[in-house]
Amino acid sequence: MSITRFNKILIANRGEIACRIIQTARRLGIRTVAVYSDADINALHVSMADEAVYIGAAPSRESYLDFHRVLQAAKDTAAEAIHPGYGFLSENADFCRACKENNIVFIGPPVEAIEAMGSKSAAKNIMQQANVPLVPGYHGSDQSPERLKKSANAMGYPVLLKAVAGGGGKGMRQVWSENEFDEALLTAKREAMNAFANDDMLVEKYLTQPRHIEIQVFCDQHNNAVYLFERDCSVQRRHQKVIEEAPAPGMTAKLREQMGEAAICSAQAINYQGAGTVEFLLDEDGAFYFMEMNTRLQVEHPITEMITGQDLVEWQLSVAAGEILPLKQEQLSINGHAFEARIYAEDPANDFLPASGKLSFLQTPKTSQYVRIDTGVRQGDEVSVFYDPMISKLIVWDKDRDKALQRLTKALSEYYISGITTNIDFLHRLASCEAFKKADIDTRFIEKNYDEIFYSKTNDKKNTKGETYYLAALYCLLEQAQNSAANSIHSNDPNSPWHSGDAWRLNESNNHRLTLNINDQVIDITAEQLSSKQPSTSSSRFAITINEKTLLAQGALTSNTLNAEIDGHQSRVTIADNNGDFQLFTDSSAIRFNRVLPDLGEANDTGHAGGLTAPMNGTMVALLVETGSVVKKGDALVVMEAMKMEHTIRAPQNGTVIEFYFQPGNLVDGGAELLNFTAEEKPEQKLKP
Ligand code: MV4
Repeated sequence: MSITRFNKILIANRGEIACRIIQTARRLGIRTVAVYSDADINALHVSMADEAVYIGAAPSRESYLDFHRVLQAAKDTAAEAIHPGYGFLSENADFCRACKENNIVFIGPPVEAIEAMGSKSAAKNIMQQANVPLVPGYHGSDQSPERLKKSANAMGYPVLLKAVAGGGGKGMRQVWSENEFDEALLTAKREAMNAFANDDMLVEKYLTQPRHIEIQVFCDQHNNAVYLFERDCSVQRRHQKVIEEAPAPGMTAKLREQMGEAAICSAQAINYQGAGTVEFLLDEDGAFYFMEMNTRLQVEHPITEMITGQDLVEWQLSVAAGEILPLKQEQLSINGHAFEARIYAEDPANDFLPASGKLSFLQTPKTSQYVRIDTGVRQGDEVSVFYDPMISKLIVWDKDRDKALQRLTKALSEYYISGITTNIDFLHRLASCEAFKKADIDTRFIEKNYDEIFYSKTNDKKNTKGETYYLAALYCLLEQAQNSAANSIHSNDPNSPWHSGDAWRLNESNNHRLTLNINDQVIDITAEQLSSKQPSTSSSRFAITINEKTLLAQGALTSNTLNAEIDGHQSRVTIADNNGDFQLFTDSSAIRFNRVLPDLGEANDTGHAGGLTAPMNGTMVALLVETGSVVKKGDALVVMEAMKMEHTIRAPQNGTVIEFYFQPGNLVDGGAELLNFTAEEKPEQKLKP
């Protein structure tokens, strides 16, 4: 049977979901049109699409939410269909209607389904008719305080007041006793009116420790409907999902079938078409209750794809094009377990304040059949303040939950981002905590495990903090060795140890001194190079001393990866170099550090000739004036190389250069005077003492 397909679709979204949709369309040979705002001119989704149309200024309401511009872009590019992704216009009934009026296929449900689910009370009435279990409560049209209070007293406290027009936890208020009811109702109505311009309320029995279990449903235009099992999305913070998993821990086959069938009933009750998600609350006693239905593809759909082996965007494209569902219920099964962690530019230590800035360093875990990364950004991109600060979704799969969880924590420990604050460490700690490992999960998970997630040190399996300082020092020493080796290649005898430029001395211990600023703490470090005759850059051994504690350290540096052994403990760490500001990522933490280079006289405004000594071992690179020159304060005199950087040493005051003590290419001991300089204009020749 020929498969009807679109030739060209427009993606009315941005970021990771736009990239994800384009990937499937490209695989199916469907041409794609991206839309972009001022903030996304260089965005990944624009570069991935076959065509791209500018739709306006960075604020969403002037671009991604302006459906007239989106529709015009589809017309101008002759796109037959529009995929809305999630968020933005994905549940906008007016947009859906406008697509239909313009003969452009909206890849999603009919407008009636979107409208039916737009109101909590209307949705509940529909589900009640369909015998879908509802939380005990009241969702009638009589909104008098007396009627609402009567229903609360009838069901017993605690109850939950919910705004009919609300969603995502907005406009909810718990009421624990009758005497709190009146004030709580006034507050809830005021908030709802402010947020939704509608203060109608429904009252529900408050379930104190429910789980959020959602069922993925799919319906075609020929009355076929299937469910693709469940996702557990209980781990949320302020109604934002943090880590989701599929299947739900502890789900029995019977309960799965009951919830799946209930979800299908929900969908069929509104003549649903396309991808939909029915959200339930699962109580501790195994009873489940309809919460709401989302008429879009969810952010967390990839974990369903991982356990069913299906591409849900391909299903959406097929169903929107009028095809029947690719599989029947009996052909669907669960294989393994998957997690999704949402990587955000936000600061968990600062109440999860959204972060913006440049992804100056971005190294992801290796992707494979076990690890998938859906992202809309690359290294060097800016995370904009105009949109959701999601950087990516890290999705992992394995044969069972324990194995999948190991994949998750390992992948999180290999996810390196610098230049912007992220929630990666928070996610790693959450996934590593005991309750999560035991799947002791409900919607109050973060609240109940707050201390272990935010404060406990038990998550740091090894006390590697002290070791981290030695790793930072080792990195600097190896990097210097690499750079000196690179410099000596330019000398006339690259193999001569005299040209190694890393302060090697014949028959002398090879001492280095460096000062690091680690997490805003200045640390003085000395190191003795212990390598054989000639230092090599592939690996080197040092005795590194920090705060009078000396540890043997050796390692090899390749690009941003340091394979190190500190005091017998081997580890692999990644270092992000952000123009001399470094971030060192271990498997459980990260530190920031930079070199503190002593003043080489560049800043020497005291006029004291003392700034003309070498602060550490290095190499003379160039003499910039003749012997006997009369110079002015600040004139450049010599250039010296120390720790990978060249430094211009300047005249501390007006005077005369009498004699240089080193020639270009000479190695210079730390502390050696570089030249004889006097403040006089015509000095008698002063012999060096
Ligand atoms: C509830 C509930 C307990 N009892 N309804 C949160 C947002 C919206 N999806 C509905 N929510 C809840 N409704 C009754 N009768 C607890 C929540 C709830 C919650 C639900 C799922 C996932 C996370 C949550 C976090 C806080 C509260």
